[in-house]
Amino acid sequence: MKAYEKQLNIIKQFIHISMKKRALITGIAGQDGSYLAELLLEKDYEIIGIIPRRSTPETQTLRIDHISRYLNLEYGDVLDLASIYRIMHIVKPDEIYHLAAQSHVQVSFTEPINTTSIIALGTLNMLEATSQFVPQAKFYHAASSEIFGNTPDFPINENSKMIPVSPYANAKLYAYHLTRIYRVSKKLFAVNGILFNHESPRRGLNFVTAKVIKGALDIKYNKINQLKLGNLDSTRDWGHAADYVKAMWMMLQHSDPDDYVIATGKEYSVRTLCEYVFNKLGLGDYQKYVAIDQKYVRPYELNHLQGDASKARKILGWEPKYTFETLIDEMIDELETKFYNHTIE
Ligand code: GDR
Repeated sequence: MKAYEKQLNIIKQFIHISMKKRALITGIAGQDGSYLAELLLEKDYEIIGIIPRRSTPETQTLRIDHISRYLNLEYGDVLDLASIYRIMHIVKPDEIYHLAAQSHVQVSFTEPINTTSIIALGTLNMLEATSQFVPQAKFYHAASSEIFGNTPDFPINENSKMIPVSPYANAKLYAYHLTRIYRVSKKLFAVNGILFNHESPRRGLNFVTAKVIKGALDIKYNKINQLKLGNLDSTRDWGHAADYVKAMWMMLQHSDPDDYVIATGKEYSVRTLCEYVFNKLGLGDYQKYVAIDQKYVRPYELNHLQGDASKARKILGWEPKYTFETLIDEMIDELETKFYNHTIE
């Protein structure tokens, strides 16, 4: 190849790369980060993921191992403003998806300061770095249905009262308002995705859907004979993470920045979840196996969650594909294959 042709190819490659949209994702190794990265790769984005150094490499990359060669992973921490400034300055993203958090509600009662720092200050750092280095970038903040707490309003929409009942929820409420404040005062394209519970086969095993399924599988395969849980009467509106990351992306493609509730609109109790999973695995009555352990009962419980996502459906055209049943069935199939090598005939 002649020298000028080589140069031309390099220029073409550069133009191709630079024409790609560039997304920065905090929390990329989490459940949502991994589904979002897959979605953005399909859409031909260039992806930069921020990975905190404190986790071990194994747990960091487990959910993104299969796509890691297509990602640019940078060490950084939302609490280390210097690292965030550095990354923003170098990367200059078009879209920022801020998902990093300590996301376990019960843990937030035992680690309130850590939880609050990561969520509240972490979001402040991300918004500040965005406004200073890339004010044109679109910013997604992962707010949570937890901010509504024990609201009297049902089903819950963007205008429902917000009465948080955990340090986690309170920190998310702070970050929610901060995102709104930066949108108005600094004119950032900053949005809150107020996502209700969303699960998948990649869900951490200490969240209730995955815990019940893994526990029931362990019982089926004679590893344990009892599953210890907390409150069985709380209800949640459970959707699939793959559906919910689409909503994140859609919020940033809309012409105007706004906040959206993302939910299925159906609520089920933890008890119903147990009934469904134990029956599906042919174990019969869940009560033979489930015991209540006070260790898993929260000091202040959010009793009911049922979301009304009409605004997202109408304005973004968002629709979930999964139902409660198809979500739980997929989790059972994949966890059974993963832990017990069981293949469906
Ligand atoms: P949640 O999810 O707190 O709603 O927050 P989780 O699955 O932890 O709890 C759901 C409900 O199940 C009850 N429960 C138990 N929960 C756990 N984890 N372990 C148990 O043994 C158990 N027994 C009963 C809980 O009391 C609760 O009522 C999730 C997280 O992903 C947040 O980060 C996110 O913001 C919200 O969803 C939307």
